[in-house]
Amino acid sequence: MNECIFCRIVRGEAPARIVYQDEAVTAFHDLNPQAPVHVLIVPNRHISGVAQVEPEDEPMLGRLFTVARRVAEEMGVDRGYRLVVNNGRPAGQSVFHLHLHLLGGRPFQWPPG
Ligand code: DGP
Repeated sequence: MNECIFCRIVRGEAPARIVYQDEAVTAFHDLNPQAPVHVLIVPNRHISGVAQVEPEDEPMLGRLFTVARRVAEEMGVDRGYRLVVNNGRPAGQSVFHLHLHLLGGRPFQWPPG
């Protein structure tokens, strides 16, 4: 998936403000932040979305959450933050490389829009 923007960010071929990277996942600031803290946590390997995850992806899926916890603590929003995964265009997914949105630093409403 050479043309995928998140694959290019993971490989260091496109600019991004990376806050964490290991062998499985990469976390970087969203280009269009919806909260004072808005970080995207993505698998390094291309997976289009939740609809494409397989049982063998479970370790990586767990890593997305442990990295979310770590980034939330490092950014000082661990008192309360929201994790969002948009899956499919009707749900608001616009980049078809699985990603966890970590949003923090402001109050959030429920239900979401
Ligand atoms: P979603 O709509 O759930 O697919 O979220 C995609 C997010 O990705 C959206 O909040 C904007 C962000 N985004 C899109 N292109 C780029 C990019 O090139 N760099 C960064 N850092 N974020 C991007």
